[in-house]
Amino acid sequence: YYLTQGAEAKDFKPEFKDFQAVYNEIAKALQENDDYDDGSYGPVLVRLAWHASGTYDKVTGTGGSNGATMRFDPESSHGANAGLINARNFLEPIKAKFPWISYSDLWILGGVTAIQEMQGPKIPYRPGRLDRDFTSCTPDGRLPDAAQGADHVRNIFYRMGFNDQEIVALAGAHALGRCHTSNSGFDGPWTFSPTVMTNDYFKLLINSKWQWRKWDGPKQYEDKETKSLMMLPADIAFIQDKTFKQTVEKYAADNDVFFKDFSAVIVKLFELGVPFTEANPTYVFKTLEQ
Ligand code: HIF
Repeated sequence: YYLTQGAEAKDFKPEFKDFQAVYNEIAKALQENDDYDDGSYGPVLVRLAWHASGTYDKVTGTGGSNGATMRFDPESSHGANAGLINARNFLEPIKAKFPWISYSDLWILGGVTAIQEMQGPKIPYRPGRLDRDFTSCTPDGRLPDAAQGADHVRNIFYRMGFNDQEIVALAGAHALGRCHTSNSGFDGPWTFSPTVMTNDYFKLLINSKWQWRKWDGPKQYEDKETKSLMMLPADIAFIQDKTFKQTVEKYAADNDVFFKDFSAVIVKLFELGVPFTEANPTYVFKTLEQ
């Protein structure tokens, strides 16, 4: 299938070492470009990989990371995708250096690299995604609305095929990054270390007191003690809902359990709707440090 990725790809069959080389190049670019946001493009790369994948609809089999259709209008200008141009542009020089990799595989590899380099768990990776054109863009409204609660969050993630435990495990990714008024209207980070993968999101949900922030922006929560952290209404749903909350408590108590479940569920997210064949190998990449 690599033959469809352009003339450069002809007869080139990438192996583990080739994908590790792309990983290393992304990891180096993350280190070099440390003037972005909280000091890393890592969080916005994770958000790109998730928004590429999270359009999946299990009933119609449409959407998902196989296609990288967010390169095109109308998907690129969907409100939920505001700001992801930064992540897409960050990966362009990598694509230029390794023209044989599809954008779809590259965006997911970006997410995998970011998580591992931000001290997260190993995220097994399978290549094999094919780029598609604008006719495969998904309709607006498939990604979650941060202003809503548990029912909405369930509807969105059940559509992708996740259960309650998996939804909460995924949610731990909000340990990373922040909200930007210029993108979503919301403002602030969820944790004190937004460029390091931890179970702090769950600990803070449980242990901090959350109150409505008094400001002109959209309704969001702030922590009572420092007023420097934030939660979206959709985040607070994870402690308002009894079933969700039990899993939040489990992950707040044990980072190892969280990392194990998070790795499994993010692989599932990243592979939604991707037609792998038996010939597709699974790769586990070394971090730059290793
Ligand atoms: Fe996010 N998310 N997400 N998210 N998200 C934002 C930012 C990030 C939701 C809303 C938002 C997941 C689920 C949900 C990341 C990763 C994941 C922002 C802020 C909003 C509003 C965007 C901006 O202003 O720049 C909602 C409602 C979700 C359902 C509960 C996933 C589980 C947590 C699936 C997930 O992996 C990351 C990383 C960011 C930070 C991006 C950045 O630029 O720092």
